[in-house]
Amino acid sequence: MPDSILLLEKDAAIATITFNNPKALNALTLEIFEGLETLFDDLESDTEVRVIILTGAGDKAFVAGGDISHLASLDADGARQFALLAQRVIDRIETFPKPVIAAINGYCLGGGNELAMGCDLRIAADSAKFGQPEVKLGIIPGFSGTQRLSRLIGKGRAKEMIFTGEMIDADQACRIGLVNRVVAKDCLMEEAKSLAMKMCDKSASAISLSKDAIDNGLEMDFARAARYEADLFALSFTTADCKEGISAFLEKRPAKF
Ligand code: DAK
Repeated sequence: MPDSILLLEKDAAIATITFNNPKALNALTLEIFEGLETLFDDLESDTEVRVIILTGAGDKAFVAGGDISHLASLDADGARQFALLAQRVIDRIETFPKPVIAAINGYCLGGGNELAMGCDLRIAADSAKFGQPEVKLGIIPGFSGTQRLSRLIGKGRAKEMIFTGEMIDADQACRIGLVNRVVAKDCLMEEAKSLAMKMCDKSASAISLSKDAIDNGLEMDFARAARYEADLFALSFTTADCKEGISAFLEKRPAKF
């Protein structure tokens, strides 16, 4: 894969991955998913990096979906293989032990929206637009979008977006819980980094355990999820960060994680 399709930039503890094919509105290909998987493997073992931001190059699109030019030649088996690869990579992002923020700078459609939903938080530029337009192509969302969208915004709203294929704007996406916040287009990366910074000086192990408790707990019934949380709570007491955090509070000094 040419390096330029995905750009990686590190700024202290924050790594930013940029989808870099603005001429095709950063549409997703097999190579991009493979490249993302490799990047996330590298970022997991990079102890300096604490938060990852995903964004799109150019001022028009985060990601305008899967690359439609590949669809025409595809049979059912090829479609299943591609969907399974995309699902594996988005699952990897969702279960990644560090926070991942999507900084959505424009069109966030189809597979792009499915990818953004695999991130922990979504910040949108006020110019961003969201949609699952697959029905216009005679296909359905295949990167777990039917599932994540329903869980995130509720079944009725997910069905409205998926059955109509219509786009919604950033304010509406925020109202229904698809994004965490909307910011002025020109401030998007600054705001995303400022949010990331608020996580960088906290306990990485506590954030990772919280992420595990929320994501895995939500797939369990309440009683089991609460017990799972108690197990992770106990695990947090075995970490060096716990010793440091509590000592720092008692000694009236900032914690150094
Ligand atoms: N794929 C490929 N090229 C795309 C693209 C996409 N998803 N979206 C835009 N482009 C390309 C356009 O073809 C155009 O290329 P040129 O004609 O300049 O060569 C360029 O990006 C600029 O787009 P427009 O000229 O259309 O720009 P507009 O501002 O007029 O319109 C738009 C922007 C976002 C409303 C429009 O581009 C649009 O409707 N795009 C398609 C949105 C969409 O339907 N996304 C896909 C949803 S389905 C798979 C492959 C793909 C998928 C699944 C599997 N396999 C290989 C197994 C797809 C899944 C989906 O995400």
